[in-house]
Amino acid sequence: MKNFKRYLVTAALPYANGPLHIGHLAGVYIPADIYVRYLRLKKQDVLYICGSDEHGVPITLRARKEGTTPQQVVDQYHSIIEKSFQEFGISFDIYSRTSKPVHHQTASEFFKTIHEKNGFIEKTSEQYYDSEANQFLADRYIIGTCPRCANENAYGDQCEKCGTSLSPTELINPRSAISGTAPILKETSHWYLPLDEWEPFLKKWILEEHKEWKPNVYGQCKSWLDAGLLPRAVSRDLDWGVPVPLANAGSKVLYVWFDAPIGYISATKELTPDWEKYWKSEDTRLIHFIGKDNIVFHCIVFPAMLKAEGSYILPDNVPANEFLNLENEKISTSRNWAVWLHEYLADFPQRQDVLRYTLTSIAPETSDNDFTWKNFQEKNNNELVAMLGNFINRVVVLTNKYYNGNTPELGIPDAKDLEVINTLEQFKTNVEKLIEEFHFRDAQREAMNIARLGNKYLAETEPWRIFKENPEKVATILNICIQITANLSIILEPFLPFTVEKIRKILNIGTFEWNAIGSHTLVPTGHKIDAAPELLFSKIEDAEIEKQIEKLQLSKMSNAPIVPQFPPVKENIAYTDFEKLDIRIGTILEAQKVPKADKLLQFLVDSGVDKRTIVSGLALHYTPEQMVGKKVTFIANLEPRKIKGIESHGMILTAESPDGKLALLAPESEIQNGSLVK
Ligand code: B3M
Ligand code: ZN
Repeated sequence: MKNFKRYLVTAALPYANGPLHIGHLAGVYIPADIYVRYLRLKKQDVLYICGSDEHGVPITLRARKEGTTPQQVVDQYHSIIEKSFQEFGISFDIYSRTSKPVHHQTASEFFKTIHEKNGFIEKTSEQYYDSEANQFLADRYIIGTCPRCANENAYGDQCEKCGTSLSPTELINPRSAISGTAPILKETSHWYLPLDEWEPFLKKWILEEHKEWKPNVYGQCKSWLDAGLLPRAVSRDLDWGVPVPLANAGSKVLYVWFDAPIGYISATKELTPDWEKYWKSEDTRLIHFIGKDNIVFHCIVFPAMLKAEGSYILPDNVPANEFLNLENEKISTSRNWAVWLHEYLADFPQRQDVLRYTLTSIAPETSDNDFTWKNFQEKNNNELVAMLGNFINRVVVLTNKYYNGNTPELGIPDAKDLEVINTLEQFKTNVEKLIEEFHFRDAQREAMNIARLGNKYLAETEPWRIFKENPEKVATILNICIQITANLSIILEPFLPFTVEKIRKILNIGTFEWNAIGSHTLVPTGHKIDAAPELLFSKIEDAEIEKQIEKLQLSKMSNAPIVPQFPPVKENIAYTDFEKLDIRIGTILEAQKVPKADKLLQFLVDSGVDKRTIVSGLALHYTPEQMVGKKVTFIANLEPRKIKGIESHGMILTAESPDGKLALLAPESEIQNGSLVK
């Protein structure tokens, strides 16, 4: 590999439309954090960049659903997300957001540069349009049946069930996410990035020059490239996003996947005036950490954008992960099948590292993997408590007991002691290699092997048994154990940052750099350690795990039937308002369809006091024959209204459920026509 002078590490910008769950951490942010913390320990020049992705249809859709504005949605979630990252020790150098002016400006300039170089094609095409909402239906605004797997709720850009990327016109029976109606096709013009023109370059750059990329990433790129690339629209007819910076652009905005990756650049700009050194020098190693659904955008589209713009470097690697499942099922935000970070922390306060540790140990590096609460408990109890915590605790207790907390002298180590001392260096080399190859699971396992080694050494030498007859030997053993603990405080830092801080406190030491790993003279003889340290980890009981499993069962139950969305209760009215209504019981004497109106039926109703005509929108639910003879409840004093030329004297009452079911309101027992409803 080339010798790089500095690193620029980015982690996918999460959409600011919901809180974070364990899948986010395991797939993207923890791996990137391990990598960056390692580089910092190696004294490398590195920036770790992230921020909220605040544009795009998922955000406008949520705002519409919640009856609020997109800005309010992103403000709310940006701070929730940022807080979770901080709480879990994700050590970004900056966590920015794409609604900031610096981003709008950077993205606009990026677009303008490509435009000035004639790097876009402008094309008019027919796109789906909701004529009730007066809006083009970009991306997730259009829903329909997936042509691949028949999922009835596939989006215009992707089917979440089978993972296929789609274009809106591929959907079967398309419908609008806004009004639910069938869309019409309408002409609109957009700017396209001609990916086909970049295809030869991309083929050479990825398929020939980056054969070292992870097989899942390389494979996905290869299949895209083999299938042949097409021009991609980079603008949308939406009112939320970065406006297309051209005079003739009307109300169009940049497509979210055009502006979002530029967010990495804007955030760097915001962080340091030196940003160009990171983005425009071939000496920088740019690495994007992402999830597998983002591969095409980071490996194909964004690099083509960067090339088209012309002044930026390209990523050297894109170590994308697969997905994390939860208890054998796909994590789903809408079904609340997730472990949310803020909820985890409420239930397991101060236990960030237990989750970090478990998630790294099951990171979906090569294939989808599964988080189970049982496994989480086992990792904590059998590895963190029984191995790491137990080792360090024994070292501290024994040092305090025999030496009053002063680090004893190494003395003269025998062959066994020397063997232990000499293997320490090997861990550094191994972990280093694994981290540099993005094998974080194995790297963590190897780092923990130092604790395993320490435990084994203690178990074999049994200092508590030989203290009386051979105190010098015990001094040697404990000195070595203290050095092992100091080594752990370095090598575990990328994985368990909260724990190593505690270990440093226990040993009363500062920080070392990565290259100190392997040394057996980190803690000098006579150095005083903490007399009564807190335990590093504690057991997680079955009851705590059962509580979590029950919580998941609950979300499963509440998801079984779709929970209907009822409109909120209307404003209060005075009783006198209600009294104005004249509601009565009547019987349908005659019924017929209203010509040229699909939904309407015309009735003759015996109201007890008269026989009157009422027109009602019941034709989709009842045939005229079904209606004759039925008792109904109706409003008798509604102002007469002409409907399709027929004068209607009242209104028949029905109850309607959110999914469109309809029922007539009839008296519960026989009662005369004309009876009043109060
Ligand atoms: N917000 C998509 C996602 O969360 C997206 C990543 C942008 S990275 C530039 O899957
Ligand atoms: Zn599908």
